Amino acid sequence: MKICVIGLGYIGLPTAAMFSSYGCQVVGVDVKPEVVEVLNRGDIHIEEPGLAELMMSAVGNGNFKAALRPESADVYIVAVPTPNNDDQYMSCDLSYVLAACRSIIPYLKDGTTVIVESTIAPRSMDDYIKPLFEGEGFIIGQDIYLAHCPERVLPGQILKELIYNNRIVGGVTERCTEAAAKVYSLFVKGEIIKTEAKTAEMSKCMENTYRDVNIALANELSRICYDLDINVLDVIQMANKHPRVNIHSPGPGVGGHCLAVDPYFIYEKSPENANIIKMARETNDSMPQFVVQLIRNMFVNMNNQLIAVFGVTYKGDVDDMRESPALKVIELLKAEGYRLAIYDPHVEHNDFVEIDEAVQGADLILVLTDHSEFKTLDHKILAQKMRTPILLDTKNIVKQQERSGLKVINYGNAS
Ligand code: SAJ
Repeated sequence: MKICVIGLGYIGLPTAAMFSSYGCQVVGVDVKPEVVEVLNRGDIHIEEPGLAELMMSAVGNGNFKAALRPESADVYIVAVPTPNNDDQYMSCDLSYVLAACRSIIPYLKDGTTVIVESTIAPRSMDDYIKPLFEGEGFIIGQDIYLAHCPERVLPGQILKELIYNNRIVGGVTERCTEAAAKVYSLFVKGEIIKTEAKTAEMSKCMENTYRDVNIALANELSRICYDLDINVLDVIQMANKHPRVNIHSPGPGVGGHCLAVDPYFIYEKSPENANIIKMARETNDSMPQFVVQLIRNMFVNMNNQLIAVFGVTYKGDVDDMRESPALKVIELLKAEGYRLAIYDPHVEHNDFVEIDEAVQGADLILVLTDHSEFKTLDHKILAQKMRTPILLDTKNIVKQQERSGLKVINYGNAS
């Protein structure tokens, strides 16, 4: 089977690598010449455990090559970004998906399967993508097969989850569903769930919306408990002892290209009904202000404070800063006049410094990301270097170390 994967980012590249490792001929297409060049050298441009090894062997044995343009294939997989439009609904920007679909039209032959993996707003396949191919004279479900098969992998565990997660396959017609299901059956060991395209679209958007709303509830509870001087972390821990309660973790906000984006794809389609969804987004987006408010309250009688910011990625143990709430916190703190020294063990950046330099003379360590490294810090050494030895942990991952001299504060004991 020959597969052409359009978009070699966090989803497209691992998917291409996976198909290559199962013996398919894979052409990976990306618009960025530097990405194509890096991949053809056998290197990779993103951080993901196990991917480098997989790609090296795929390029080595000739199963994978990267290119700037698509070529003839049995299956096309579209895995390009779908950001929010800059409109009042923050609607789904389908332009990259539609451009990718247009780019493969000259190569389509009878029996080709076209799969959109990018997260798209409900009804996008029926209302935009299907008409695009029909406009070129193709009968969907007869000449070519068209399906939406959303990815649901977790960055950091993508290769394992590609194989073992359940996979939703939503065809534009039943024959489309069958054709797409056959493609994934090559390596998916989880259940392949067959449905319609619009159901697949909505369930993918709703999975991330469920998490966003749940986190918003935890974040709202944090603010309420701060007001009432109640330890929110104890409350969540206790409530979650109930067999059917699972409140997520509060934090400095919600980032990444999924949870902070996809809820708007539902909102845009039915804004008058999507009240909770919209409010959850606003609640999570307001958390950087809450973090700054906590800091302001801590430093009432001081000035010219130096804050050592620990972690800028949108979540722990990844190098991805997209939509990271840490960036918003940094922006707000700078605007308030705080001096900042930023450290992230997973990101190389000219403006960031190493840990020793970050904490030297600092008045606060501000943990904004749950990197594993932050759980095993030697607090005594940190405290000796700081001017005021306090650590504010917005992710609740740092434990107080006895007699270290460093005071650890989190959402539970910040009041
Ligand atoms: N977060 C919290 N509290 C929590 C959990 C997460 O504040 O209790 C924050 C994180 O710090 C981060 C954001 O939410 O800023 C999102 O993190 P995440 O790990 O929940 O999700 P993503 O964006 O890395 O990946 C999600 C995954 N969805 C689920 O875990 C249900 C993944 O499976 C999806 O494939 C991916 O979105 C996607 O592409 O949609």
